[in-house]
Amino acid sequence: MPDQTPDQDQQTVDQLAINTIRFLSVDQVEAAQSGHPGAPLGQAPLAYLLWTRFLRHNPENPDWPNRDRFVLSCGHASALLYSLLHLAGYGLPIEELKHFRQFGSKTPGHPEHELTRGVEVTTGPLGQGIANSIGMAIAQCMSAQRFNREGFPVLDYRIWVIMSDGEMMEGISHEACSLAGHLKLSRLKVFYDDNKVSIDGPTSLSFSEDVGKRFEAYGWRVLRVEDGNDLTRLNAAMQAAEAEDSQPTLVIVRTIIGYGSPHRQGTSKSHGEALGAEELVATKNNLGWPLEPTFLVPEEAKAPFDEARKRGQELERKWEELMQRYREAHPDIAAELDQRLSGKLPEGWDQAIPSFDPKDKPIATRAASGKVLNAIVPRLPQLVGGSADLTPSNNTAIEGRTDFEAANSEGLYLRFGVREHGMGASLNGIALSRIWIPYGGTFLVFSDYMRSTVRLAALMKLQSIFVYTHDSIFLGEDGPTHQPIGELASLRVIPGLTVLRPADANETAEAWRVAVEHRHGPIAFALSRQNLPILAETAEKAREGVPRGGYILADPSEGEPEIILIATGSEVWLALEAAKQLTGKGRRVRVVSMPSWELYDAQPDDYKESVLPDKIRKRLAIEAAAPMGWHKYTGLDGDVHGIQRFGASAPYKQIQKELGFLPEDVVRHAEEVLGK
Ligand SMILES: Cc1ncc(C[n+]2csc(CCOP(=O)(O)OP(=O)(O)O)c2C)c(N)n1
Repeated sequence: MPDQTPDQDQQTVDQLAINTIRFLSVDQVEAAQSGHPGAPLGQAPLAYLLWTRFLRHNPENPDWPNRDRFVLSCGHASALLYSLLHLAGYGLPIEELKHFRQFGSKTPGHPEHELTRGVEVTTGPLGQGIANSIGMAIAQCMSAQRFNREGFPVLDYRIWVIMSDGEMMEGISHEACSLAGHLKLSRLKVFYDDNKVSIDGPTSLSFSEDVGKRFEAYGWRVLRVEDGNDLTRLNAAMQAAEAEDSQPTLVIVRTIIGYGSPHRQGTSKSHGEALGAEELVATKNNLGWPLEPTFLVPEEAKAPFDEARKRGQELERKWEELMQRYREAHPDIAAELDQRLSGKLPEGWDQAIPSFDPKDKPIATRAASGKVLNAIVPRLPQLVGGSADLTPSNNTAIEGRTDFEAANSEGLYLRFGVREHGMGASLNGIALSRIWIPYGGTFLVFSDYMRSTVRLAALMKLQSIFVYTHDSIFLGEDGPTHQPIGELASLRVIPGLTVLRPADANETAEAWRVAVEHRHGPIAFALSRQNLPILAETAEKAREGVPRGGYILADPSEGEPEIILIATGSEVWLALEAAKQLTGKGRRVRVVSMPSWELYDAQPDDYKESVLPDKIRKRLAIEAAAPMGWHKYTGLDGDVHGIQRFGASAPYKQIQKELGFLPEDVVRHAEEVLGK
């Protein structure tokens, strides 16, 4: 964009278009009698300018791989985004705006990725969007490094973000923006809607730091626009942000929440409720807007969006030409890019998945996971990840890969630092690229620190792989602060998240196969710190059994089982040991390994009936964690061998003894069930 002083006509069209965005937004909120008018009223000029002059997108094709990404991080301002999508030509009809926040509409309370064309990411929990953007920028950088060639900048996009005060307060923005500065993610262009108001009132009630200094300290370039209605200044800041190529940019834009509303602007009253009939009239009068019809889009206001759309089409057309030439000049790498964009995995990606010999010595599933990961990555280079500063514990490193750093964008190992929440959101941002499959490690107990991101990965159906190790009290000496109890149950309640707790090395290998092939939804691994025997039974059966979530590992040599032991992870060998002892006492025992409830629940009824037959009612589930939820498999005649307390700091063998996880404890419990 050349620097220019807008002429009078243009100003009129600009103002008209900006007010169109404003009143389309407040009319939505008014129709729903619910929503947030304040932020759209204040942000409209900034959003307008960005969408019509800077954002390189083609509303005709929201999936164009080289489009700029727009993230409305403050998702509560969703009405603004819907107005923009409507005006820009994303095919969001005005009727949808009239059904804002209604059941089944494409205009839900907060923007939802894949529900509404053009919504890049689901936002609403404050701070998530900006943190996702860090992952999006990492993905852009890695993609550019891998796929761009001299004269062929095929993945060359920027990530533009609007974020709000509340997000500046949220811890996750501190984590993620600190990382972005460190990594010098220069494609990240963030506008901070500095309206100094949140729900409780002025932000001065609880927030007084100098945000600009904070971001400068992170290593960001910080620009300021003192008046969010000043298009000339906004334009200049956007130009500067667009051109910045050595660090991320934060533009602090001073806006007025609820701008134009005579009695509410500048106050929290305009934040989160409809203006109300009277104030809406006053606001429309104040900004010279007709009272009727509502949802008005004046013809002249369409022009800038139409121009932007044409520009976008042209941009994509040129890109297609570039891609044609790229395919000729660099057929191999172009084929890889096409393959990734197609969503298909490379042929034979899984050929190198290792199998483990039961004669080999016991190995922790976290260590097995590391071996599997290292084996599959050469054929699956899109698998990228790291750890929140627990690399040696999580076994997430890949031999031969270097670190992704500001000075080394070729690196494919991500050092997230001690930032679990930021890591989770970054993984989601990387997954959104659909070019990379991200994984990230930490201890299972700290899944609590990143729960919101796991939940959003599930809501967005993203292929984020969460590698949680140290999955039980048997991590030992670190003690109860580090020993998960309720975490497995709390992950299993997240709809759409697949939790996998493999029993040994072979189940771990199959768990990775499941994770990579599971393209639409996140995976959480729960992996052991302690060594576990490589089971003869899984060596044979895990390949078919793990994808089914639960399968029979052992059965009585004769006759029907009278009791079923169901176990996961490190408790599977325990169940097998207990079964041996019970068999020795003349009992007929089945052992079921159930690495994943979600996969098991998705099996057809006849399969489930074959594993847990209705008529065998004596059942004992064994898992070193909170028993909550297991009763759906054990029923009223069964029981759960779990833990209803916090753990203890001690060598893990002693913990097994003290907390009742020796084979004889399970035998005793099984006998109780049998005697019921
Ligand atoms: C993690 C999280 N906590 C709380 C909320 C509820 N909430 C929505 S908006 C908001 C205040 C936002 O103030 P600000 O970010 O300044 O937005 P503005 O008032 O400018 O619209 C809060 C607390 C939320 N959406 N997410």
